[in-house]
Amino acid sequence: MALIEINFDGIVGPSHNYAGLSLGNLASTRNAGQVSRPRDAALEGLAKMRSNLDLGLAQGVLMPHPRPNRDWLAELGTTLEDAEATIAANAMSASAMWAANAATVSPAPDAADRRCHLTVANLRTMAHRSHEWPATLAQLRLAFADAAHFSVHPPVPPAFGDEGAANHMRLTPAYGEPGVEIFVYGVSGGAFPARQHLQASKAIARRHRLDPQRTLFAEQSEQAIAAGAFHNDVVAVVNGPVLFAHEKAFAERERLIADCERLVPGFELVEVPEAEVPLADAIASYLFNAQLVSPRGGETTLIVPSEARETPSVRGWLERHLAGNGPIRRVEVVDIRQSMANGGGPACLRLRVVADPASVDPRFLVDSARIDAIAGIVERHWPEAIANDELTEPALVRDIEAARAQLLQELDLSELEQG
Ligand code: SUG
Repeated sequence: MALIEINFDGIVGPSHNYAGLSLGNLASTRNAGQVSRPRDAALEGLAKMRSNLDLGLAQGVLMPHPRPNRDWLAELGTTLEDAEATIAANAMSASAMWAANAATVSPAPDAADRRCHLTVANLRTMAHRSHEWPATLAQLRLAFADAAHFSVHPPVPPAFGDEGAANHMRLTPAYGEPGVEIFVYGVSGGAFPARQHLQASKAIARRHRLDPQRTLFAEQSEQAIAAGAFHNDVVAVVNGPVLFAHEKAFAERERLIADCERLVPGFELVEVPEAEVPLADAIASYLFNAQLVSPRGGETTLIVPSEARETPSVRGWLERHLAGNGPIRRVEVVDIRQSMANGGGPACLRLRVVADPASVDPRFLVDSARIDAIAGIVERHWPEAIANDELTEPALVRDIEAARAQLLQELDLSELEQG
């Protein structure tokens, strides 16, 4: 069985908007109240998937969730028509697009039962994200229904915050070999919440039947959270045996590096010093919220958002690294400005799953023809623009619900209609 990495990108939903719901996510706060462009946003996401396919990578998709989330509003004893504006905005959020927060994934070679384990994230810290998990769970149970290869777990209890793969890294000499899994948690973030709790990470490691000797728990630095790194994947990313991170990402940097050197054959650290790229520039440009990938037979490639090229310190660092003999051999630039304006970079939009594609429900895998078909639906049905004060207009809400139904029908996934 050939295990490869498949990136499952969240398709940007038709209700994509800027309601400023995420405290600690500087882009979300800065762009609160702006007019969003859902059609452009979804097409940008699809263009990123196309460029991944062009690199020879395997690509999957996750569906937008039903919005407004009428079940959640009912749990709150209200309806879209009657809800306060903030509650209504929470029910309309398209935040499920950021698939890195959908689940934590432990590939089969790491688990005692040699199955790939996925735990859906409870996302309990932010109200608009806390109601994503039921629809995510429904999709993962379909996509990874093959019980010989996968085990899909419901979220950990909401006493402990869990934000999924955005706070999880896996180092390995090769995808199909046992890896070292690193769970990054926050304790304090100054004025901002620490979204990933240590007890949630520990529970996931136990459920996934990981080897305690090859499982690390690392605290995110308070300074990084306070500077706007609301998830670890804003300041660090791994691929194979390479850890690419900002100097200020972790509370106990030396200990983490020593553990990686001890446990990961061929471990390579690419660390960016504060003196060359200040934390503020790293966060504004999303240098680390990149996809670090190994295309088959190709060179290790960093897929960055255009904002990275436009930030002088980051551009300078990338040019120096490419000119030297570092592990990153190539940089690809993608334009996903609509997602970036809500704090979602290339890495946020995808969930990495190491698996044999033949074991995945094919409706969740795409080639370029299927991406064209999805783009056709988006072009015909996604709203062009949403002004924040029109978010709950009945005609717009009808269009948003109809647009998602069209997509599900196109992909033969209408069974997800209700969630
Ligand atoms: O949870 N933004 C998301 C961005 C998630 C990025 N994901 C990763 N780093 N993996 C968040 O803060 C914006 C909400 C709004 O304002 O509408 C938002 O939810």
